[in-house]
Amino acid sequence: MKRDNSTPIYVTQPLLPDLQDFIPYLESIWQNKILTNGGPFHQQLEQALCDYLGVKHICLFANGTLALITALQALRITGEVITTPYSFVATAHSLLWNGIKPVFADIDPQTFNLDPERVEAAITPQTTAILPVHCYGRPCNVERIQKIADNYGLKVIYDAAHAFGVRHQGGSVLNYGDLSVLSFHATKVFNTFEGGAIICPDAKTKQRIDHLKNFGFVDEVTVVAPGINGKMSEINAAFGLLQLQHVDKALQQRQAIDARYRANLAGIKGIRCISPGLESGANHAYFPILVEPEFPLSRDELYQHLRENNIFSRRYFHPLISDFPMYRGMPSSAHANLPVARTAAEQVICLPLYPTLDNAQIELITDTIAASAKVSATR
Ligand code: T4K
Repeated sequence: MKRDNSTPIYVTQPLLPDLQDFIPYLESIWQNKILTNGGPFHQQLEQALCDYLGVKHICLFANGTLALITALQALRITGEVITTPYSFVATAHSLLWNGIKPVFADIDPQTFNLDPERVEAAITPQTTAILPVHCYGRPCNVERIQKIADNYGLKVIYDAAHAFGVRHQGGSVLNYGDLSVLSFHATKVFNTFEGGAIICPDAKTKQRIDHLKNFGFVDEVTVVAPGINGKMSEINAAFGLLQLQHVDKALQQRQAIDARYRANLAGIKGIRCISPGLESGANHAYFPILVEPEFPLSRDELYQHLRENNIFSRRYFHPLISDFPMYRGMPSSAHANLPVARTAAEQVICLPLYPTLDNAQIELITDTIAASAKVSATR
């Protein structure tokens, strides 16, 4: 039976609760006329997220990029920071916005996260911090990274944009390092339309970050730092409160989709799924596959073939950050320095994954991949 592929399937679709359920929140905002600047929904969401995630302090932001930029400001990071080339550009852009030099180190071929050995090898007298990414929501080697940071007196800021709800050793992975930064963008596991947050371990740091995200204001007449406007609005915070009621179910649905993909793709030669990360409480934020040389089509041919069948996968993360014009002249961007990241960027495709992706759509995607291999083999 020919399957219906007339409806486009995108790499993700945002989790959206029933519109009717959002109306009371809007009515409340209209009634009290507090639209932003740390209003009641903002305060409620901070508390609710601390409880849900199992973290001590959280500072909400308008988006993850502003949160990253502010996290680096909060810890007064300067000089060089070691980071991964295998991420979304915002990771490294946050360094440039602070006048910090990014130094790229290679990734681990199993986890796609920064390889601690390569981090250690990249340290110079100018290094002040490490900025790792929990790529696809799979935890970095947090113990080893902390050890290196302690040995060399470095700060660790995790770009945890993908890591909402991820657990490690029985607690939140967001409790590792000096700060962790989340994104609540529409495409993330938990979204507030746009949004982000910094997780911090103590009240004093939270206070500094709260000042920094509000122009540096402490009170009406006192400004203690050249802060930015990074505040989350009441409408985003209200939406976050509603979303939180649905996120457990969404995580379960994501896990089931992940398992179905793995089962369907298991027999296809040349398609490798990266480890599910179940042992580490992964959140199934993405479903990356590697198109290896044994597969009859190249990665880009498969990507194109999927598009022709109305399936809009994405090549996260190709190109590498280190290949963009503002980074490619840097010594650490050299091809020879990043062989693992380069291979990953050449082979990866993230397949569609979102809670409402149904079984028929999953079959359509995996059948299209399987059929593409067969057609190509008979050419
Ligand atoms: N660090 C890391 C490691 C990150 O991955 C990100 C963001 C950040 C930092 C920065 O956080 P934010 O400042 O964004 O909070 C998307 C997102 O825009 C970006 O947030 C995300 N990472 C990145 C990995 O992916 P694009 O350019 O791929 O998004 P776009 O618009 O092509 O969306 C992908 C698909 O999602 C669309 O084909 C359809 C669907 N979609 C998208 C949006 C925006 C919807 O259905 N509804 C929507 O509203 O970057």
